[in-house]
Amino acid sequence: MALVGMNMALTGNRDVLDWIDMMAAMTRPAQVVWIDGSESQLKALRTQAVASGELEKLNEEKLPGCYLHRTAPNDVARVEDRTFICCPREEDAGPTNNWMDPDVMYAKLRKLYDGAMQGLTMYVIPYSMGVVGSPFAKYGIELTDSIYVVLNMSIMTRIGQDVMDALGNSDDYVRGLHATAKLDPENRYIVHFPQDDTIMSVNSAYGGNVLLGKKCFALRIASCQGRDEGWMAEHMLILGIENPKGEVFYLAAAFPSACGKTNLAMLIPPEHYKKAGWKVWCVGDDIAWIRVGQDGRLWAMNPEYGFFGVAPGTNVKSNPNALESTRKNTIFTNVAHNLDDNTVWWEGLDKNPPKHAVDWKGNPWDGTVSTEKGAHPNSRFTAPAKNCPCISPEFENPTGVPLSAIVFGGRRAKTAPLVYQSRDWAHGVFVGSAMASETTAAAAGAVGVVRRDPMAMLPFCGYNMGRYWQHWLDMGEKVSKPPLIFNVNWFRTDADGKFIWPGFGENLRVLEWIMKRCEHAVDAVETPIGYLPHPEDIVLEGSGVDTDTLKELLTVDPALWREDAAGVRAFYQKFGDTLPDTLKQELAGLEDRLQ
Ligand code: GTP
Ligand code: SPV
Ligand code: MN
Repeated sequence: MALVGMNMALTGNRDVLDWIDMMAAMTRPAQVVWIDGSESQLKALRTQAVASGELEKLNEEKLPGCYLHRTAPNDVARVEDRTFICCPREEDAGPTNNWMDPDVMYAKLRKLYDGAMQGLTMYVIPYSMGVVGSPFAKYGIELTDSIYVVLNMSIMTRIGQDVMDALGNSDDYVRGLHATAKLDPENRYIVHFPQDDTIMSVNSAYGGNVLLGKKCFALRIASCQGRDEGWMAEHMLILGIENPKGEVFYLAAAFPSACGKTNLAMLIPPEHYKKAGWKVWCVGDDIAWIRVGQDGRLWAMNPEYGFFGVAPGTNVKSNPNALESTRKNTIFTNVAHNLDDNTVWWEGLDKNPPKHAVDWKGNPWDGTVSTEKGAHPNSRFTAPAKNCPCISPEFENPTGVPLSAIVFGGRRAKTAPLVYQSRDWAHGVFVGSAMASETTAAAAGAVGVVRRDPMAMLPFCGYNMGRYWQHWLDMGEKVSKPPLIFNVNWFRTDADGKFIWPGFGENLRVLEWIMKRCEHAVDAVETPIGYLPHPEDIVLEGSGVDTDTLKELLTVDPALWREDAAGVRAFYQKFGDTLPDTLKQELAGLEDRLQ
C-alpha cells in the first residue's frame, strides 16, 4: 500500500489496526489520519476545509466558531429505499426493512469502495456513544474521507484518544466505513451488518447517511444489541420537567423525523408557568438508550453529544433554546447564506429574508422577491449539546434518568386527539405499534403522506419489527414500575388545514396533565382508545385556546378510528408469525370497544 502519510495510531489494538488496514487496502487513500480529539487538530481541519471551499467561515462576531456547508442538491436527506439490513436470514430483517444477503451485499460494496479514496485522506474517528468509560457507553470507529463528517462527529459524539484508551484491546466496537465516492444516487448505499457490528455508507455526504454514530449505530445496530442484551435503543427525546416544588419528572417521547422532538426537548414554559416556577431540562433530542434500573424503573440516557436539528421553523418564539444552541461552534448545512453580514437564514427564522444571499443550492438568492426557498426544508444545524441553555444537569450522568412516562406521537391531521393515555403497558406497546404519521422532508420521497411508523422506528429498527414489539412487551415485564404510556398529537388541523393547537411551549400544558396522571393526581375519561383528559384538567390560561377548541381537540371519532384499526390490521398482516399474540389481542380489544 502506498501511503504518503500517516500520523501515530492511537492504539495497539490488533483487531482495530487489522480492520483499518483492510479498509485502506480496499479504498486506497493517499494517507490515513487518526482523529485524536484535540482542538489543535480540529482547528487545522477547519482551516483546510475553508481553504478547499468545503466549509465557509461565518461572521466571527455574530456566530463565533460557526461554519456553513452545502451538500449536493441530490443528497439532502436520509435515503430509506437505499438503506439495508443485511443479516443472514431475510426473515430477521423483517417486512419493513430492505434486505440483501450479506455476502452478495459485501461483494457489491467492495466494487463501489474499490479505490474510492485514491488521492484522499482516510480519517479514523474513534467515538463513544455515551459517557466514555461508563458501563453503558458503546464505542465505534468511523473511517471517512470527509472533513465535514469528522467535524460533525466531533460535535455529535465524544471522540478521540480517550475512546481508544477505554476500548483497550477489545474487539467490541462498531466498524463504520464511509466513502463519499462520486455521490452517485444510483449507487448510494447505507448498509448495516448487525452480526458483524458493521456499517457501510457510500455515495452520500449527508447527515444521517454518513454520521454513522447516529441513526446507523445508535438506532439500527444498537436496537439489535439491545434485543440481545436486554435494553432498548429508541428514537426518543428525553426531558425533565421541574415543577414549582423543585421535583423533576422525566419522560421520553418518540415522534417521527421532523415531528417535533428537538422542539419539545427544549421547550420554554408559557409565561404563566414560568412565573409559577416551572422549568424544562433537555437530556436529549433524538435518541434514548433505555435500561432496567435496580429500582424497578426504566432509565434513559442520551448517547449523543450534540444536536443535528432541523433549521427551518426554528426561531426566537418557537424554540429560543435551540436557536441559542446554534449561536457558536455550530455547523449549518444547506441553509441560506446572508452575504450582507455573513450569517445564515432559513424559512421561519424571522420575517426579514436577506436580499443579498446564496440559497442552499449555491445560487444567488434575493429573499425579498424569490419564490424559491432559501434553505432546504431538511437543512440542519449541528450544535454542541452543552450550548443549550436548558441542558439538564443529568446530561452527563452515564446511567441517565428514571422515566415516569413514555410518549408517542406523530402528525395526524384528524384521527388522534391532543393526548390520551394507554390502558396499561401492553396496550401502550400496541399504541406505539399502531403509530402513523405524515411523512416529512427528513427522508427523500413524498411529503405529507400518512404511513405507519411504529414507535417512530420504521426507518431505524435493525431487525424484524414483530420481534421488536415482543422485546417491548418483555421489557415491561422486567420492571416493577414501568412508565405510563401516552400518545400526543400537536398537528390536528381545522377545515382550512390550519393547526388548531398552538404547540411548541404550550405543549407543556399537556405534559403537565401527563405528569399529574403519573402522580395519580387527576382522573380521566375512559374511552375506547384509552384515557382522555377532562377538558378542565388542562390549564388553558394564557394559551389563546378556548374550552370549545380544547373539547374539539379531544374528540375521538369512532368512524375514523374504525378505519384506523383496519389500517393497523392490514399492516399487522405483513408480520405473520412474528406478530406477538398480545398485540393481536390488543387490536381485537380496540375493535370491540369501537363497535
Ligand atoms: P428530527 O431531527 O428529524 O428527528 O426531527 P424532530 O422530531 O426533532 O423535529 P423538530 O423538533 O426539529 O421539528 C420539526 C418541525 O416540526 C419544525 O418545522 C417545527 O417547527 C415543527 N414543530 C415542532 N413542534 C411543533 C408543534 O408543537 N406544533 C407545530 N405545529 N409544529 C411543530
Ligand atoms: C432524522 O431524520 O430523524 C434525523 C436526521 O434526526 S438524520 O440524522 O439525518 O437521520
Ligand atoms: Mn431524528
